Amino acid sequence: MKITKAQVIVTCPGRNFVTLKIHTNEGLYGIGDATLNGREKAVVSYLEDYVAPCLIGKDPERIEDIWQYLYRGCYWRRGPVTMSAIAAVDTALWDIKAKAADMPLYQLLGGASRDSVMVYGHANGTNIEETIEEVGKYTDLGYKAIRAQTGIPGIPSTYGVSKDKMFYEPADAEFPSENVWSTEKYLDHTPKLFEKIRGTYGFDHHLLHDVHHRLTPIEAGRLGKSLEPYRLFWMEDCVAADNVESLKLVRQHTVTPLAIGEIFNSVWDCKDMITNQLIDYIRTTVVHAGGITHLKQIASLASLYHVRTGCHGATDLSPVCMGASLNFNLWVPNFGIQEYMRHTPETDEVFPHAYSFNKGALHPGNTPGHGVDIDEKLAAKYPYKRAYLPVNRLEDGTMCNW
Ligand code: CS2
Ligand code: MG
Repeated sequence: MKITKAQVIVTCPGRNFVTLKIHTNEGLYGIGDATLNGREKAVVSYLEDYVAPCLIGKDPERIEDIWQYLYRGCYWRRGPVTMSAIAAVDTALWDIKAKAADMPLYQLLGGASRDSVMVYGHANGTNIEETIEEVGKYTDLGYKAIRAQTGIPGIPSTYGVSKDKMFYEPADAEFPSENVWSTEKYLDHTPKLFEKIRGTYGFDHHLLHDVHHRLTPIEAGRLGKSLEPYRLFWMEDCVAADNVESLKLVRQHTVTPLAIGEIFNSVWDCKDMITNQLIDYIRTTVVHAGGITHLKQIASLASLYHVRTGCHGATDLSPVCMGASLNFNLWVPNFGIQEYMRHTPETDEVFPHAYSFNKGALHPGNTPGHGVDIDEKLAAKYPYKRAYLPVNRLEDGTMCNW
């Protein structure tokens, strides 16, 4: 088999998605997600200008070799743009291989290790009462795990709280919108949310929370400690993880489990955190961490240190990423949980998929490949629209992490 064409498709059915479609001389094709929220066109150029010409004529069955060729061969390794581009190629090649074998991808990876993949949904509200109500909606839908975020009195807008509850989309402006942040107000308010959720619904569901990189280690330690009575499944991105040593301080103060890694791109970003057992869940996923090939490597390393997977699954990761991730999750021995932010009906229509939701879990389906396709005619009806993620400032105007 030979690769004849590598085509990049950009579509915006409510939000931007970049998809790579690899064609072969045998009529089989595979697709991979290459979406990098707020920087989509950088990956488009990387793929069209540099990667696609090198793929023509290559044997698509040599997945590992092509991965190494793109990683080692470009000299400038790692980083979100490079690794999203490599991921897209890798995902498309696994799709082709599984189609050629007439198997769903999870079979090719080693078969199912579980019946389905537990997912968590996002309950959020502008105040605690609204979030409590939203948590109830998710329990009614059958979710076993729910992430809870709430607006904070005195702060006009914050991460994780959306106008459109089911389809949270933070990249919503042609120019970055500005949020305001107060750690003091956040630290006072957040434990009250979880106290009320547990008081209302008891302890039958897993609860999760995303701090979104905003605290210092000692503040994160304090938050984790104050949330211990409510037994969270995890506290996510409690500090910006550039400096791994920060997590030692957090660990000294709390046994609330920690999840990190949605913005990591390679096993090297994860290594010290995993081998020092500073986290409990690794958040890397297919599109931003080098595809199925590289995610397998990260998960294998994690398995040696009791770290489980918790793949990122926000709406800016396309259904193609979700399909690939679900096949991976059904197989991976040290599975933890999968994030599942639902896509809008427009997005689901552009990306017909075999995966389905039942009783708080997703199954990738049994279609050969990863089970997700793209309707190119429909995709063409939604042209690219520039959209930025917000930026964040302290109340005195100082820039801080969003
Ligand atoms: C996030 C995302 O889902 C999550 O846990 O942190 O919402 C993240 O903000 C977006 O993926 C950014 O593009
Ligand atoms: Mg997150």
